[in-house]
Amino acid sequence: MFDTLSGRLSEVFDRLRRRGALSEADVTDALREIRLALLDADVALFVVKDFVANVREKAIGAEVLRSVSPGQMVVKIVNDELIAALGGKAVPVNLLAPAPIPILMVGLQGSGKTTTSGKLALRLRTRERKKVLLASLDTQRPAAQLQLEQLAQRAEVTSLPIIAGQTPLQIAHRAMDTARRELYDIVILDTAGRLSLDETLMQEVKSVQMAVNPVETLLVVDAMTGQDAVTTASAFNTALGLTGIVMTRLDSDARGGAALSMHAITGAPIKLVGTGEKLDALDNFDPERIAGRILGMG
Ligand SMILES: Nc1nc2c(ncn2[C@@H]2O[C@H](COP(=O)(O)OP(=O)(O)O)[C@@H](O)[C@H]2O)c(=O)[nH]1
Ligand SMILES: [Mg+2]
Repeated sequence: MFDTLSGRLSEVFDRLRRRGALSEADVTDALREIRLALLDADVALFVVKDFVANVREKAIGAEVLRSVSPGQMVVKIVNDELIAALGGKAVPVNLLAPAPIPILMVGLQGSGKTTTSGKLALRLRTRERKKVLLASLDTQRPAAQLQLEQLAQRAEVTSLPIIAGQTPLQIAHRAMDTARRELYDIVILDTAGRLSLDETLMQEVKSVQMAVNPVETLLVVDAMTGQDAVTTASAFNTALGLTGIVMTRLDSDARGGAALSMHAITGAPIKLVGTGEKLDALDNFDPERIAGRILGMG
């Protein structure tokens, strides 16, 4: 991911660095190219506008243009703005709450909710030594609950026994009751998605959210979906108030712009990223490291 964006930005920066002195016009030219590169990478238009305006304001100052290496200064300004757009600091999944901690996974069908639920369970068990219960609330597709059960086995965590005919809300209550009785630390609730945004889906998820009051409501979005990921995030955030975002398929050749738009659109941090189909292909999202990667400095 980010390869094309990264390539184009490094061309701009190479040119800037090669020049000794920089005029305002040089910076304006560079900013025009940066603007196009961001738009081509699917970054949302209003995010690009803010980004370019912020960089311009900081770069046009006399101290920058008259400094010893103005090109380098501009690169640093862009780097800092990228980090800010990506959310600033890395924010971990919140585990600072009384057990059992409910974590609600939401998103469209195929975005990677079930896979990410399994990955997160594995990580919490092995790295945080937590006792994790996985529960599938996906009553839409017959195979969905079995899929989570199999992932739970591979992650060596428990999954809530499947009872045919229960509604998502009933399953959620049963999961929390079980977790309290059997002293689980964390309950990951995997929900059903739809192919596109719809009101029934939102209401169903909303009722579960109100019933269990999750510490985390994590939206799982597919990085490959570009601008659509932004629309999805906006809708889910309006309906549910997201506490974090998981972007999947960072291992793909997605252009990556959605990652740069998410924070501005929702105010929620990207907390985790999926980097493959395997159960251990889950990483923390670190804005500094990602910015470094985009600028070819990582
Ligand atoms: N390459 C890649 N594939 C992923 C990633 N996350 C999920 N997948 C795949 O995406 C497909 C759909 O995932 P699933 O978890 O069933 O999506 P759900 O409908 O949201 O529950 C599966 O084939 C997963 O293996 C990821 O980070 N990278
Ligand atoms: Mg699923």
